[in-house]
Amino acid sequence: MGVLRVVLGDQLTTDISALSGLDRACDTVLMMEVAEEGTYVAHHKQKIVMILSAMRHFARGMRDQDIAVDYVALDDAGNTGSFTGEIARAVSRHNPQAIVMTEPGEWRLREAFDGLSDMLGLPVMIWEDDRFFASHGRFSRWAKGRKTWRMEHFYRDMRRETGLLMDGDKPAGGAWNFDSSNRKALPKDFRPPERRRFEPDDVTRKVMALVEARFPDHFGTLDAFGWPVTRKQAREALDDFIDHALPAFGDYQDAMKAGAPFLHHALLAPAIHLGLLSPREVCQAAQTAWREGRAPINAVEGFIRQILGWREYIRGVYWNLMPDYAEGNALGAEHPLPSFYWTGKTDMRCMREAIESTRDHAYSHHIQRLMVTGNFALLAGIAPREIERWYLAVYADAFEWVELPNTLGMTVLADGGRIVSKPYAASGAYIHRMSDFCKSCAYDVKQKEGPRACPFNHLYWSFMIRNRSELEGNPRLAMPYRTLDRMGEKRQADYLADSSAFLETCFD
Ligand code: FAD
Ligand code: DLZ
Ligand code: SF4
Repeated sequence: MGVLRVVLGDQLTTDISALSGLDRACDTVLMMEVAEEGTYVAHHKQKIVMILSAMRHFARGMRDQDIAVDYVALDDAGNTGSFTGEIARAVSRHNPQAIVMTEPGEWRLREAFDGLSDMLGLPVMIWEDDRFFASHGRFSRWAKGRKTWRMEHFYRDMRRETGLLMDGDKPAGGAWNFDSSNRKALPKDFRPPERRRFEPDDVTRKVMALVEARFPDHFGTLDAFGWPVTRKQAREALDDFIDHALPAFGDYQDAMKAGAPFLHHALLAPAIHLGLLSPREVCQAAQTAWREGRAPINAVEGFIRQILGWREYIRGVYWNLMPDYAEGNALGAEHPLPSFYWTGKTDMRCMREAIESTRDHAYSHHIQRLMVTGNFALLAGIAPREIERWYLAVYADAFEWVELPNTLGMTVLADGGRIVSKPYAASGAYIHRMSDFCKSCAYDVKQKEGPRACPFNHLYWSFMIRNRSELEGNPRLAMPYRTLDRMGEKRQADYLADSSAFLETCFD
């Protein structure tokens, strides 16, 4: 009678706390493919393939190290389709003295697992996930008593505590943040760097067939699948990023280009979340590239801030504010999600580009998520839960702990501005400045009114008008409200009329 050690699909590292103290002689590791995890939102096919294939490779690697693995495959006879059902079946197979697991990354599962011990009549130990720089306790101590939470403040504490990009007690390179250098548009003759992608092997191909058979109606295509599914591949992806994309990551972090979905972004979020890479080794690899003169400080600081700052901050927000956080709707946004989020059938070139890369790669980069699909949802008043479920379904890197605060807090301000200092709302001019989309769009980015006007233009102003009472107290919005006041009532009424007419075409 050993211990049953549960390893979930995003806990694929032998350093995971659930495996700490593992006794090869008598313990069993339980891994489960379950239908419920594929369907509680209808995940993109590539995301399901990536997770199941990475789980199968990880299980194989453990068996090679003489660890007993009880692996439940999706199509195994008797698979109940849920984690709790499969843990209960495994208990009857192994009769363990206790169950040990690492806390799951999602609130709904944490709640379900908290009830396991009573359900099974067994001790169930749920250990903290220590793959993060900041423990739950550390973030709570930072957050306690602060009226406003800002990533930048938390990030500086993390820099000091980890020593990353520090020279003694001073920030390396002479500043904490180099963002002002990181907003360049791409040059006209720009060619995106080639990126390392991974051909599906036999294991992945088998999972692809399974996913096509079991989840045929889910969003997304599998043809361009190229995600790393093993630790070895993830290391190669990291090296490729450091060598070929990191040097210009900072300069072009906010840029967008038609037909170039990846640009200089890392494409590493899925591998980090799954456990194939540790956030620490990723940050250290970037830091080493700077110290050895292989990448400039604006790129390396900008990149490390995303992981040490944003990723950790967002996780702290999630675990501190759930479950109420998920219900926020501070701006009273009630529109349904337009069907073109699933089909890409829209005349807005920028939206089409982001949605098509999402369909083909289960990926679009941060600025497309925030300033195109997210900006649209914010300006159009899409109900927060509808857009949040979309983001959770469609990206390979989407796990609720990271997706939900990014969507509800950073993007559609459903929390009333608790975690960012101003809404990321922008008119077409921003997209025009940062991309080459507008020149091949059915709409005219320079027109502010009328049926051919870029929808982001009138949507932006009607958003500012509609939400005036919630937003005008924000000092960072003082300038647009002054502009609005100078416009006069007729112009404001025209914006409201244009945006209503446009929105009527968006909902079937
Ligand atoms: P890069 O742009 O190269 O960034 C490097 C790394 O920094 C990423 O791999 C990631 O680990 C981390 N990172 C960057 N930005 C953030 C952020 N805002 N929050 C947390 N980590 C960050 N990220 C997810 O991992 N999962 C999600 O479900 C998710 N949903 C999002 C939803 C919306 C509406 C928005 C605006 C952003 C979302 N993000 C999410 C954040 C960000 O867009 C992705 O982390 C990033 O696009 C992943 O691609 P990459 O690995 O190429 O990252
Ligand atoms: C997203 C997902 C999917 C599609 N399938 C599985 C699965 O079959 N087995 C599994 O262990 N995990 C899966 N996951 C990830 C989970 O939904 C969930 O996000 C994490 O396990 C939380 O830590
Ligand atoms: Fe997007 Fe407007 Fe530019 Fe068209 S004109 S691509 S809708 S920003």
